Amino acid sequence: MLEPALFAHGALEGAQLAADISVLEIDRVAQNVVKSHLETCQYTTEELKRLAWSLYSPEEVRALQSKSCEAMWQQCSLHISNAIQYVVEFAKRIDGFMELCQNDQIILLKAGCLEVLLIRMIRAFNPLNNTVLFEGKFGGMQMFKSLGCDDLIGAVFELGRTLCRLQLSDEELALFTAAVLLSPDRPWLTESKKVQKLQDKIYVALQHEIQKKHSAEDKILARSPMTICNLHLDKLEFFRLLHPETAMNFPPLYKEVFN
Ligand code: MHQ
Repeated sequence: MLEPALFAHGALEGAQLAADISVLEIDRVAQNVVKSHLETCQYTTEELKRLAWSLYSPEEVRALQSKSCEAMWQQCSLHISNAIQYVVEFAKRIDGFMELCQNDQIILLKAGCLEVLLIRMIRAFNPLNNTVLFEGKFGGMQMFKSLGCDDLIGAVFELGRTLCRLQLSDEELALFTAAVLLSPDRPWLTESKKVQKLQDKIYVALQHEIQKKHSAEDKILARSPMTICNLHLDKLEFFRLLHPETAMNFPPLYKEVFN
């Protein structure tokens, strides 16, 4: 079944690809991936919003900084492996992943899990004050000083800031991370064609999701004339207070419309 309208915008590179995938299938892919993401993302958006207010105090940061390098690495690796388990669960719930041979499943997870974790980090990252969620509270990169990897931590935080600027929705994040996991160019894959097919569908779904977002943005923009009208009335009111004579001599039509 074909649905040309969806692809009429030329947003999609391969026309053949579009012709191979029906809208129903895209919706099914998107729903499955988004559901899998929401079920395995560790923290709900509401939880994260609430937590964003709890920051580490300077004393608490100092306590973390004075830990030994070994203890801090131990602690961080524990949280990372815990978070990776959620990424593994995410992968398993993506339709088609479990149908790949076990060899390829392992290759994809080994190559992609940290990438996905770092992309997922934006949900737990606050770009306003450059902090990340760590053990229930938000803190800056100084927290990780005792690791002795300032360059790595600096790069992680910079990635957080950069990705946050994209303002990805959970739907986009879900599809983006699924596409990263299902990268057909990972070395040593035995069925990379199969992986490619799965990733293609996810990209089409992501494209579709991005189009939805843009048309929603257009609607928001379409509301802005109203905002301008109200702003004009505010300014006019203020002007009238300052210069009542001039305002009295405004053209009749202008006065009639805006009085
Ligand atoms: C996840 C939740 C989550 C859990 C753990 C490599 C090393 C020794 C240190 C968070 C890196 C230090 C990680 C714990 C630091 C950058 C690591 C330590 C999204 C990701 C997130 C928030 C991890 C982000 C990276 C953290 C803070 O759902």
